[in-house]
Amino acid sequence: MARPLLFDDRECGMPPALPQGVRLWRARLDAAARWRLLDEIMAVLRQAPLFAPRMPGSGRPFSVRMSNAGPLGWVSDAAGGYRYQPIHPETGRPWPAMPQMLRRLWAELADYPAPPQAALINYYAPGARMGLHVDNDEEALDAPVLSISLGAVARFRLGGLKRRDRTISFLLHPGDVLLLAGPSRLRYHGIDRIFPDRGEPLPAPLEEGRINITLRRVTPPQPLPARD
Ligand code: MD3
Ligand code: FE
Repeated sequence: MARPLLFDDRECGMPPALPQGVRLWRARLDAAARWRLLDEIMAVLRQAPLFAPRMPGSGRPFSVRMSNAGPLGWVSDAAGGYRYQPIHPETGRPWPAMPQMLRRLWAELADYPAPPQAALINYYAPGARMGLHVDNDEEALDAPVLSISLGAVARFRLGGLKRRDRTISFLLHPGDVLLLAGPSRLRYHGIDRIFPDRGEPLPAPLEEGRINITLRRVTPPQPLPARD
């Protein structure tokens, strides 16, 4: 298995170590594993097409388009705000099943006693970005988030628990896997930009751009029913 790197040699501004709770496995997925996963993701997107989530209130669309796999999916629109729901906001159908590769990666790396419920698929076309934000729409905030990068290279920004805290940035390459756990789960973070000419192309019809998949536990694990 790839050794988690504590240093980044490809981007300046990186402190000697990642904060507590953050782990990065560079190229955790080799080329064959990336193709297999992309194949599964393209199959998910045929059943559950990318949609443009909208900001609560203003209704302004995100530049990142999204879809989901698994029992729950993250969605957002002007009226309903950020939430998880079991159906696609446009087709009304249940989200496709979570690819087994993703369940396995979570089991190997997440150190959490229950499987992920949502695989949020983010697609960044050239020019798309994601502003600094915190992921806190999940009830199970003790669970980590596991992120997998595919396609184009991106510059990821990681801050602190307050928006104004100092940030660090580093590049995410295809096949990199990032775990956000424990005290780092509620850090601000975002994607400054992608580099469409670096990394590798996505399957047709996407070709250009970047895909990130985040695996999330939304609700606390079901306790075993007491016997007696
Ligand atoms: C750090 N996605 O979907 S994934 C998101 O690359 C999101 O698409 C980015 O932020 C992307 O919400 C970054 C890495 C990530 C995910 C969750 C985190 C980093 C995180 C939660 C806490 C701290
Ligand atoms: Fe996030």
